[in-house]
Amino acid sequence: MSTAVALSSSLKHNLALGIRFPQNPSFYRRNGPKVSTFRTFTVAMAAINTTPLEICVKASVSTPNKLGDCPFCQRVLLTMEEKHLPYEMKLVDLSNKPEWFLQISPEGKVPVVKFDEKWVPDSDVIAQSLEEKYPNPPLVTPQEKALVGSKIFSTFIGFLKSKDPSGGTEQALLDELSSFNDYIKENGPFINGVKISAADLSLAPKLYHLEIALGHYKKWSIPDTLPYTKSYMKTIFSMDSFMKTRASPEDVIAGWRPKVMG
Ligand SMILES: N[C@@H](CCC(=O)N[C@@H](CS)C(=O)NCC(=O)O)C(=O)O
Repeated sequence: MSTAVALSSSLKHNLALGIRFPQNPSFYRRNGPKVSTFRTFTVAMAAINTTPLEICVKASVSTPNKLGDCPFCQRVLLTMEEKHLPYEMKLVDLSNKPEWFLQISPEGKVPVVKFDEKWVPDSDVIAQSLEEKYPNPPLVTPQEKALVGSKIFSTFIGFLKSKDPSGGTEQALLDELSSFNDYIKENGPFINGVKISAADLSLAPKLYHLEIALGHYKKWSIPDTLPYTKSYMKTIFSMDSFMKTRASPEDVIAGWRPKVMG
């Protein structure tokens, strides 16, 4: 079993400071006006009170001891990153599931997260629990916006698997991407407006898989007629939390191969 400990970058920064309330006045000058005193203290306290959350994730198929290509795992990791929660990843080889993992996750699926000594599966349930247990910063997407973009993933898979170019699967995907483009144009830059929220953290890893898998297997890319969809992806893909939790393109391509071939 491989284990890797990951800490959010802001937390690492505070840990590097020894999780102390900094004494040096220049620290506060560097970090802006009065409010940063409070913020620093809050993060430092979080580091003291929060033992890392344990999460089982898919291991890379190409590189030992690296995170693999599961968009549901990335969604949960992104949520932890955006909430500045420390976590400890247990990398699971899904092609050869160890007994300890099957004890934890009888369905054999990742992600699973340990809350209060109980292992909880399913990224929907996990994201909800993280919101309830760690409400700050809030990442709630209002109910009326929660389903924006939610059909993109299934239509992407339909197109990826399709062997019939006139079967309508490409158009179905374009329709979904196009309504998403219109929505972001009107309401963006994120699904809930100016701030990133849970719906973005669920959708972005799926768009990442879409871009890589369709680029590789279909030589297809999102058309320039959908600039808002494209810039939405660019913005999220370049966030530190995203870059830290994404799979390698090589793993994404390998992960979709059985679906394309099957
Ligand atoms: N609905 C679940 C889906 C999780 C899921 O399908 N995970 C895949 C990896 S991306 C898995 O564990 N598959 C089991 C396997 O490949 O054996 C969630 O949102 O967490």
